[in-house]
Amino acid sequence: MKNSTVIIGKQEYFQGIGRIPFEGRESDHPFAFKWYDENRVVGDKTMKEHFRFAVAYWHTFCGTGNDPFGAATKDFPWLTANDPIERARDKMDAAFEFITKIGIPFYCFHDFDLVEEGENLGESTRRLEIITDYAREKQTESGVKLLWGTANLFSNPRYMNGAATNPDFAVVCYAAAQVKNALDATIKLGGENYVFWGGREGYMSLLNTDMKRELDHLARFLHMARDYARSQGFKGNFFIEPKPMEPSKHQYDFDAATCLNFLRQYDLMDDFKLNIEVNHATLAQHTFQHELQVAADAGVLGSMDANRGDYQNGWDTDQFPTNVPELTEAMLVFLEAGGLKGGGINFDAKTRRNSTDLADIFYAHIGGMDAFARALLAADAILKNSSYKAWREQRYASFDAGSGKDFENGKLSLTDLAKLAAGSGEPEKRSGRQELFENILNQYV
Ligand code: XLS
Ligand code: NI
Ligand code: NI
Repeated sequence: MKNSTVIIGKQEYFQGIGRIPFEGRESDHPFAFKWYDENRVVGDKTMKEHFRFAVAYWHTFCGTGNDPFGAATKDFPWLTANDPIERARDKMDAAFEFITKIGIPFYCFHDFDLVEEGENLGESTRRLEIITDYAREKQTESGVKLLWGTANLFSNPRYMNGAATNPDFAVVCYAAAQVKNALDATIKLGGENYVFWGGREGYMSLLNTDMKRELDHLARFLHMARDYARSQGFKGNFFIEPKPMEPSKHQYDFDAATCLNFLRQYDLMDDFKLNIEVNHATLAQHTFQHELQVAADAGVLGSMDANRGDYQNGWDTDQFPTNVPELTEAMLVFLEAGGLKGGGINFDAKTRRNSTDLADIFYAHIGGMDAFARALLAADAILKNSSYKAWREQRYASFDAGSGKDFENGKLSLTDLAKLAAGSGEPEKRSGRQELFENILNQYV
């Protein structure tokens, strides 16, 4: 991206805030990075290249703070025009102003984040064509790119029983029309990836659900979407975004392992990878790093949605990431996996309902980017300078040679192992040294 180019539309929304500079940890300037220095090289890449940060259009420019207990709290000045197209253009002006001021190279959207859904399919399609023309201009002007697009198949009441897994074929067709348009929009804007998050692809009660049939339909739908996109020249990745629940009681893309089983069963591993979200991992009773590791070990660590939950309650609070020790554990997996396959780090996070200043949007992203930068530096130092890997490898040393090696290579039988056990007696106790590993992590954060 043209780093110094700040893009302002017909009106400046974030007045008094310019391009956010890197000033280092001694700075007390609230509109400056303390750790994220996009040009700093860590290993073989700059920080900017490692992370490929993205801004989430839905939370940052559309989410006005309403919750089940109260109305919107945020008065976004870009949402005031009467005409939906004008509102969408204003919102896009605000978005590109923010994205270029913060210096983030990518953005992500759902179809109806860009422009509100019309009264019928034809009108929605027309609106999307108009706003994606405008997005293309904005992208060219700024150098900002589209990390991924997706379709919102969960907000409209028609999807209350699911989209691709809806028991009514008419709804499945409607979802297909929407995905086709969202794929067209993504391709038109040079999107590098396309995401499927199955918010209502699941059930509220198994009593009224034919699970096998719904999963077959989901797989059929994904094959069709893949085939269509490829026929239109799309070369990027498709990502499934695991989440166990919310809004459905049970979502079919429960966690990384469940998604892998689905992708393998339905022959989708060549085109689909995973987009792992922190707060979805914790909702599934996993850690973020666990989900990353499962994806990485299967070669499908595609992208990340960055946020965090709340330690005292159990829903998708989508707060901005701040916990450096936890992120350092995640960055260890990230670095050892060799980074992400095609994706980036999308801030699928929202400022709190009572964070009502436009400046809060800057504080939130600065904080999230600094937290990741600090964690990356710590993880890189742990891998390069500490005995972390050596200690871990040492735990498995008995498999490096001799009978252990033969076992790994499939040369021994169960009887062979039993004979070895009989010959050597009770094994010595070997400590797992968990506290030592935790100390190494703390030494470097
Ligand atoms: C919701 C999901 C959603 C996806 C995109 O929990 O995180 O925002 O990332 O549909
Ligand atoms: Ni989420
Ligand atoms: Ni997400």
